Amino acid sequence: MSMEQTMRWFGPNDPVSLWDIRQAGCSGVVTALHHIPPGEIWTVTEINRRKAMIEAAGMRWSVVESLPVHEDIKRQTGDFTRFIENYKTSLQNLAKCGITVITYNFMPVMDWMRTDIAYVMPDGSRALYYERNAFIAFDLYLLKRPGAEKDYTEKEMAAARQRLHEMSDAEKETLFHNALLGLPGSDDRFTPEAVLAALGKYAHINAQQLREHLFHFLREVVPIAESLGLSLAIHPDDPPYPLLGLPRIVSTEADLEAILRAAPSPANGLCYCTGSLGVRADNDLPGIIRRHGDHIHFIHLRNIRRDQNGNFYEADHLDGNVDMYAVVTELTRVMQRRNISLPMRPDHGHQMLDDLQKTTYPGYSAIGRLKGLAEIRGLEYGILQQQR
Ligand code: DNO
Repeated sequence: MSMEQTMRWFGPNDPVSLWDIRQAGCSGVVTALHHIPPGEIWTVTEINRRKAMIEAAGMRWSVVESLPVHEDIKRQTGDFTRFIENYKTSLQNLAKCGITVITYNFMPVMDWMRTDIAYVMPDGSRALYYERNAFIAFDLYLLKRPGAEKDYTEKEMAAARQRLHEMSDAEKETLFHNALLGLPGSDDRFTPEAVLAALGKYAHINAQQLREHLFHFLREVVPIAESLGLSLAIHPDDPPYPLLGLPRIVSTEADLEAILRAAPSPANGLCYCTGSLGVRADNDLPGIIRRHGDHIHFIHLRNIRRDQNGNFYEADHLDGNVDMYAVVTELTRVMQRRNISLPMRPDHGHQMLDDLQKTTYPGYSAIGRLKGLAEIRGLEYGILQQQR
């Protein structure tokens, strides 16, 4: 039993085409209806339209990533009850179209954070990078978030000041832009005021409250998902710790356990992302698979290399701190035990070769992902041969 090989596709405007994905060796596609605003219903017509495009290229729509959770649900404000009802309707519609794995996240305001999206590797390819000093400089001196000083030590602030001092105006501008790429709709340039307003809406929500809001959401949607035969897969926080004063509650194994306990059901599951969880040295990645493998519905395989100072970059898929051999070995055991093939996508990849001349979604150029997928495919093949 091997993993189902998939890639993420951002829809018809993605410079990487469905045929590119097919030629990379994928049988499945991971996508979302990005044109439908968060909170609104995904209709059967719209789902089927997207599904037909994928099938016309000889693949299947394996996983939804993401069916977004509206910010009102995360805060339990405004129209959140209607948005939860809409979410259930979208789940019903997906089930009608035969799409059964649904990924989502519960990160307030922003989905991911990097300070550099073109970090030059020794071979000239480009990677995504999180540099802590640059991030702190962004928070304190570019965004100027009120109260941010409380989150850092004097030493950290001094290092961030020094880092800022060394930057040109163009570099500051790029840092500001990069730091906001994880915001939804972030093709637009955000003003500091708009970002501060979005953050301010969480000023009174701590981790415990956010957790309660997630558990409420789960108790509402999991029973429906279960009755429809769907699998929900929550994506971990990226990076897995609080940022910009926002609570984060999907960062550790204990967090994952609390989520699974909150609404026990086969439908309440995980998107196992090695790149997100792997940024914390205290996350035991193979152990999480051994202990919670029954709840893994979707797999993101990506590597990171972290250092002592809280920085990390996205390393080659078989390089870095994630022991990919151990991870894939455990995953093959889970699939054998459960007698299923789990969908997997190579998460991100370096921008390299011809892609250096192209503009693609950060982390989602074709060739780097193809390379990552090919390496993982070979790794899995070797492991399966050994087990014969
Ligand atoms: C980043 C992705 C995330 C992920 C969402 C899932 O590259 O892994 O944006 O899609 O967090 O909801």
